[in-house]
Amino acid sequence: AESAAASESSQPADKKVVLGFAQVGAESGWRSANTKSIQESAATAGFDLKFSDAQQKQENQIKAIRSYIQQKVDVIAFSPVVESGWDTVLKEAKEAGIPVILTDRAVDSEDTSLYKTFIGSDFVEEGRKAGQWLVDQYKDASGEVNIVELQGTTGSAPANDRKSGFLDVITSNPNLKIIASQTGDFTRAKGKEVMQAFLQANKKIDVLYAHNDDMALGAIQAIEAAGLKPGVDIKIISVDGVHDGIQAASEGKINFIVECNPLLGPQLMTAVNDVLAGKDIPLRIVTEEGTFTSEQALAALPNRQY
Ligand code: GYE
Repeated sequence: AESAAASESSQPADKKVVLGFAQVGAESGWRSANTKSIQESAATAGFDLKFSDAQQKQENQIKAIRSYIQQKVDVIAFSPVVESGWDTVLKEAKEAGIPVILTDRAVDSEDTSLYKTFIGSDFVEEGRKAGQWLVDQYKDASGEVNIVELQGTTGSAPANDRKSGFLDVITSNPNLKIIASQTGDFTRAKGKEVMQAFLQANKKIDVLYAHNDDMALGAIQAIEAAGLKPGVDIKIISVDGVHDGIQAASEGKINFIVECNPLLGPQLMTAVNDVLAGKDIPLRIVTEEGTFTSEQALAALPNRQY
């Protein structure tokens, strides 16, 4: 017998559910943990998983989705690299009668009948948490606090939302100033490169806000190479809470991390079964997450799974 998960669906007992998943890429520690979670939970659910890696390019993701439509998979799931430009391909899936589930990142399509649900974090809230830490940290500061920002992939939901949530909160203190902001594409290499340029162009940088741990880790290399102490000379805030980020926080090199949970696989497989069983599921499923100071990172490190 197949697993209980597969037999709950409307599929004939001897046919495995075929799930086509179009992943963003392999740009960060978060992404690797997310991919592993999806692959492992698909295996546990007894699904036949077709998996593709778009190397952070929307055109590759669209190609992958079209090939899943052609192969007549049972369900398509994907994590949209950017927010806009999905209506056409989503309509093609709808016309083919194949349900679509969004995971991790949102689309800006106005027609919400183009997908069944969106499972993932509240990125605006993550940006707000990052901003709130900074506001609290500098509540007594009288002079200007110069902030540089390393943005995620241009046009992606986490880059847009982490920026706007952060801005919302820090504007309450006019001393907090973003003096430079550029994309580091969520990678370590780009984070290092852009931080190098920030350091060359600006005399006084007090704070780095990186939209993910990997860019912060790349930036730390640039800061150290410039003879400065990360976490001391430049305060660092990032998002994710992957193992290497938590490690850097436990050493005091990152001061504050907002958690973003990559382990979306189990929720996705449950949603796939529910959709195939004809159940109504909520259009938005939000994942729960916390934050880490250096002390909390030190305590969490031994048990960090990803
Ligand atoms: O924060 C970053 C990854 O979409 C939430 O993508 C995800 C982001 C994550 O590359 O590390």
